[in-house]
Amino acid sequence: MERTFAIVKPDAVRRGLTGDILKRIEASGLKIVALRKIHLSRVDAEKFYDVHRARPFFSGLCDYMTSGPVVILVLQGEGAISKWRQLMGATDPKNADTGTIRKDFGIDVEKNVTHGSDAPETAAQEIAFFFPAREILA
Ligand code: DAT
Ligand code: MG
Repeated sequence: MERTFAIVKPDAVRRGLTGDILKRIEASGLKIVALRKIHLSRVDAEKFYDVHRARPFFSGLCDYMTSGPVVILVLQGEGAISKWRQLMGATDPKNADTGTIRKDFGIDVEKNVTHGSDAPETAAQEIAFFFPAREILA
């Protein structure tokens, strides 16, 4: 059993897509083992995306991620990390496969609806950044 970290990003929460996205997660067989709605602080957004600090889109990305509430989740299941990335689709919605969340709901490469961890190490880090162990209910 593997765990991954997911975010329903501000544009998706604002557009009322949270339910649709949670439905796709559960329909895929992934189990939601933690969930909370939060408004990211600038400091948290910058820490969360620290790996992208040198990129030209970093500041805009942090503006966007702090522009409204998000829903954060821990998903659990066999191959959860790649399974969730497959459900999301490619980073840029215009490159995402048909039937993926980013293809169906994404606006552009920044407003791409959801986040998903990319590897076991980042998943563990991202989960620990937002959720104490007692809030993860498998
Ligand atoms: P992913 O979210 O698919 O893991 P990433 O880690 O490369 O993609 O980038 C993190 C986020 O940064 C991504 O979800 C949206 C934003 N981003 C990436 N590339 C971008 C670009 N060229 N212009 C604007 N925002 C970008
Ligand atoms: Mg990434």
